[in-house]
Amino acid sequence: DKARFPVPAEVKEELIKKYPSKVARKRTKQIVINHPDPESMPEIGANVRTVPGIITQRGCTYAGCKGVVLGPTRDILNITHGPIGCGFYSWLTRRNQTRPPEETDENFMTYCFSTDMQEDDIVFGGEKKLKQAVQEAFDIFHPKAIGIFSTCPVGLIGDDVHAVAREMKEKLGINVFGFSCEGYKGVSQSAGHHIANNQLFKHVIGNDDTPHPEKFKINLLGEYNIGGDAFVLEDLLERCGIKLVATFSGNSSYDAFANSHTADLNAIMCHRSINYVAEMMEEKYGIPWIKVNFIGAESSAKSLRKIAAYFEDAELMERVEQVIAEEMAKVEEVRSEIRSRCEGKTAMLFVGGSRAHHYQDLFREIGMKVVAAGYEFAHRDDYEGRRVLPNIKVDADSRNIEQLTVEPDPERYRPRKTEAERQRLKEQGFEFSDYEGMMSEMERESLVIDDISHYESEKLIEIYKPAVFCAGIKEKYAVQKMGVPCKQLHSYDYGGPYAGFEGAINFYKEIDRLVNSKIWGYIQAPWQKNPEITATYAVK
Ligand code: CFN
Ligand code: HCA
Repeated sequence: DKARFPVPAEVKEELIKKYPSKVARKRTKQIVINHPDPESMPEIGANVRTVPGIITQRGCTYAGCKGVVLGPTRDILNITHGPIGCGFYSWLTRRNQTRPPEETDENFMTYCFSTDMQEDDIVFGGEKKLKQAVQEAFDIFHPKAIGIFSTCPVGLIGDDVHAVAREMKEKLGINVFGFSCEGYKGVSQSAGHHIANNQLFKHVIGNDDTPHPEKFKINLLGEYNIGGDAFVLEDLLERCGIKLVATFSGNSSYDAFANSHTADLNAIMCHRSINYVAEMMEEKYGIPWIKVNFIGAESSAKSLRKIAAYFEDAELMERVEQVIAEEMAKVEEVRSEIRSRCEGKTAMLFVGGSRAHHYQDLFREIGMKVVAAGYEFAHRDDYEGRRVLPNIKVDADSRNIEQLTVEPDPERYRPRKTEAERQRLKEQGFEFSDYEGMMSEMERESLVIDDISHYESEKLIEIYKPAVFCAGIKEKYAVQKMGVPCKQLHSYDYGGPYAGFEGAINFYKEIDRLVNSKIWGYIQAPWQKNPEITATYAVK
């Protein structure tokens, strides 16, 4: 069977051969055959505009700002300024969960607030209606903060959401801020992350200086509590004796954001969506950032050790080792059995801007092989694991989004480590600000495809017949109709949590159930298997 395993160069050829030559030229840069070592790693085209007419998996800037970054915060009242559909679509479909500490604490996530723009507002302007909406929300809910999110028509007609925000902030005496996150900006939801990060930094982070007495204080950046992932991590960190000041933005609150600059370290899960906050906090307050990955048991252990290593405290390291040992024993029990059933099977992952990379660890742990993977909207950094400066010629994100200039805050800048301490840690192999990407961890000759099209996915599935294809809701049923199970790595298909050790166990079980089910063999209906039956009816 090995001899018949597809040749990557031929597969690539097959994927682009039906495209018009101009489109093929574009797509060929975004489809690469992997070489994991930095010297021979190919450059990949990423964060570029999707060719119109191609069916992409991508979402919009509004989704990245309102849905992704701000969506999981329970007590900022988020108003969508625009058509009702934009508000409805971004209303909890992402399965970000929240758990207010007290029953009386505010939680607006169960509501969907929108100005429900109509034709009249498009013709005569929607600012009046927006002011009314902010006033009404204030009168009913008395929130601490209100966020206003722009959809496509807002930019087209020129409503000034920031002027409305300023006016209402003054009038109501609460924090009101707007986001110019019109859906059409940039090339994907990635632009929305950047806009969200900028505004959080300008309007919220640093508003509350209350210090915490704990010894080891961190923020978790880029963890959104999908399917309860953040709950697992909160528990893990607590057992290790690490104080979590704020999570951006799973199970989060306005006050935690406002106070997050009091932490000692920023640990980043999803670098793609929140790196801007990390960079700006380092610049202004002197907080360093490191990358962590709590997807996969091995990665979780590694990440806990990395956080402990930063603090250089023997007691903390010992506690972390104890927690890892307890958890690994539970993981091992399940993993070895499942591995025996999944070993050698193949997987493909085409998801977002970080999960297509992070989830590969889970598959590796049960012996499965990733033959192809790619992001929807990540940048070259996230693939190649090296800092790549934005290319303003092709990079629509950087043309549309303001780069904030951030200066050290003389009153509050506190370098968390001296230069000598940083140097010593580095010499021990500790990595600050590393860009660790997908390609160095994938096998040689595996396929890496950016912004994969629906057509290319179908071709890949036909050629490889993978045991599982990981994607989102738009792909799921098209894939399953081809007889291949599709695991959603966005919403987890009602499952999860998948983070941490507990999450790894859940994921192994889920994949075992999917790839070893006989049902996929029954996907052809009887009349497809026996076309003569149709023929008999046809002549009658
Ligand atoms: S939760 Fe995150 S982990 S934030 Fe980002 S890049 Fe999306 S919503 Mo869908 S699941 Fe996905 Fe990532 Fe970061 Fe989620 S892989 S596409 S914008 N994403
Ligand atoms: C988004 C959100 C999304 C969509 C998921 C999917 C999510 O991009 O607007 O396509 O299944 O995770 O909810 O990425």
